[in-house]
Amino acid sequence: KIALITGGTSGIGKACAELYLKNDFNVIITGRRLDRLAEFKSQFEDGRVHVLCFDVRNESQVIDSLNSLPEEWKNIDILVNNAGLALGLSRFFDGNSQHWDTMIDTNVKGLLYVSKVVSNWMKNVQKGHIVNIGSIAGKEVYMNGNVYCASKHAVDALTQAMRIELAEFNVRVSAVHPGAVDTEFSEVRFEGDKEKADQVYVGFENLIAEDIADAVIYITSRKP
Ligand code: NDP
Ligand code: 8X3
Repeated sequence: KIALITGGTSGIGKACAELYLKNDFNVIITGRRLDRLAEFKSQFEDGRVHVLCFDVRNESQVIDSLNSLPEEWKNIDILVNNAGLALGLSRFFDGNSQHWDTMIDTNVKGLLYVSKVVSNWMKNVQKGHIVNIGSIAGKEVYMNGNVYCASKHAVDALTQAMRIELAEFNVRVSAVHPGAVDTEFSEVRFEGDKEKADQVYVGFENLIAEDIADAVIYITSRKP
């Protein structure tokens, strides 16, 4: 069986890739950082890991890169739409419109570009399971979260839309909506300010990436 995980170079995506490999899947991971993709691949025996380097925001890169997969790797059983990010934390009227574009292009449009290609492959063989990584931010809105929350609310809506529209093709669609997970997420959000990022996880017990991977694997290992 084959699982494709977007954003497999760190955090939740990497933990999902490792757990699928432990569960005897072959795994495709994607991301923009080629060094990390190569390093991940080198840790596993030949033939079990395939890596693809592309930016989910670029539709033609997404299409070309996915289509470049060897035929046997296109038979994807599970797609985990995980690549995503937050940028900034401020009231919307003080917000940075480039941050808004990046979040919407990555979290919403990127998820759509990848899903369009892969769901057509799944439809053709009448099997598959897509898991979208949403967020508690896609269920509730918090102060200063505005556009990130909106992008994750969009992921929630798209999950429901994809589920309705793919059901007749025997393709299942689920989502996991985590609370705060200690990954590189906050470092990315605060553009490398590690001190600020560390503060996010003070005063409560945060989740770790492996917790989310557990939930994803649980969902995709249920009976049809
Ligand atoms: P990380 O920053 O650790 O990982 C994010 C991953 O997404 C990286 O592998 C990164 O790869 C990839 N990515 C980001 N932008 C792009 C892009 N434009 N094209 C391709 N890949 C991209 O964060 P998390 O593991 O925490 O985040 C994973 C998902 O989980 C996100 O969707 C996030 O919104 C969601 N989430 C996170 C929570 C948290 O508290 N951490 C809670 C709830 C949801 P690269 O940089 O190599 O491209
Ligand atoms: C990430 C979790 O609460 O920091 O989606 O937005 S939160």
